[in-house]
Amino acid sequence: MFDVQQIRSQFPILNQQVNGKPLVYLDNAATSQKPNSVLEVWNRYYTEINANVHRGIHTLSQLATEEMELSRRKVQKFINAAHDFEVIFTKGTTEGLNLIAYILTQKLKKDDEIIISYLEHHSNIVPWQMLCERTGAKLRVIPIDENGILQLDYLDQYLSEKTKVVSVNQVSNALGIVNPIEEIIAKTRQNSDAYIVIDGAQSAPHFNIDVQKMDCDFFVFSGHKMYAPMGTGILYGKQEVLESLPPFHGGGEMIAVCSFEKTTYAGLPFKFEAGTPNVGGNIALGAAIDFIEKIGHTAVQQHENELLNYAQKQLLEIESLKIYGEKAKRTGVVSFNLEGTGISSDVGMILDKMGIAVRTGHHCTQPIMDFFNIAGTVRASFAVYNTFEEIDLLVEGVRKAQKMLG
Ligand code: 7TS
Repeated sequence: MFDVQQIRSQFPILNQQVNGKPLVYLDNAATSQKPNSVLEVWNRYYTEINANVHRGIHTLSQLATEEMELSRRKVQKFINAAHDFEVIFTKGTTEGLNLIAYILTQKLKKDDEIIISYLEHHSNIVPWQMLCERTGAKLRVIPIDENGILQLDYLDQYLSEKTKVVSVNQVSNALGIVNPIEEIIAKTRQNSDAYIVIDGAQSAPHFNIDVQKMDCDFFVFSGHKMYAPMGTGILYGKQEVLESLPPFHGGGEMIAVCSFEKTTYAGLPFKFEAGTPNVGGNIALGAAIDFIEKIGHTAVQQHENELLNYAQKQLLEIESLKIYGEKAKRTGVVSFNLEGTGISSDVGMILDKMGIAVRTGHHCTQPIMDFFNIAGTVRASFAVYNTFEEIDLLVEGVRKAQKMLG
């Protein structure tokens, strides 16, 4: 039985007033809140274990190592990777994407092509532009239609022997659109030898992820959007792909032998994990996965989709409210504007006065805003602890904002 109040009671931060009103936290696509189980694991690490990993013979160091490696195996299971050493700890999606773009440098040459989509977060645009600058490769962008849906016939046109990378998100952070990555991956495999990169920042918190079934080369996501601490993230890479590519950072833990004449690199996953990792955070990420799995992916998704449908239906009753991507398949996000009432941040500020936290602006997706010819949107994004009553408060707040700004 899905019991949202029981779930909410596990999140101490939700039980507070903001600006004199009970907090309604609807900015989950930016970051989610953390349950007691995650906070306790984090706290226990620093109060009872804190030691560096993979280096010490002493008991605490061994304990820290064991717990972090246990967490790596939880992530492996969570995304159904074939091996635990295909799971690399990072500090988030941004680092994962930059790492991939960096280590692919030698694989690209002038006039090769990288395909991304119009729906990408800046962190899945800029690292590829930087790779293009280093190599002379060119960026091609799959366009969207007026509903925000990717125009895949352009992918058919773009794919060729020149295509070296295809990198797209599974769910758009600005609009919540679920992209047909199965089709994108199948087309890419049929028509090129490109590396396939999936940005799972907005899908990992909501969906059942199976990287083997997906058949991507890389899958990246952030821990902090799925109930784990900030500064945690995962880069999954296929074994043969990771083994064939050079390291990113050089430093401690990533070497086999280091001398001034020649240094050889450690095997996976350590080749890509130079320096002291976020041990406490990585262990707490394991606790966040336990939290999600205890509720179950199906229940999480069903609840979030019900919230989305409820919010969309009510918001559309507001005159001159436009939802971007309204007709597309979406999850967990509703992105909208009140036409004729100034900028999105005005609405956001009025909602904040009512204790309602939403994000406004371009959401690090300026090309999408340019496409719709707007400066930004008001974005409400949902997590497993949100309630229908909170959506009612959001809708009431938006109506109030419309009156005040109209
Ligand atoms: N990719 C997508 C699809 C994202 O939504 C985000 C963050 C990132 C990459 C970058 O993740 P980070 O953890 O490295 O920052 N998205 C958002 C957002 O929508 N509002 O704040 C951050």
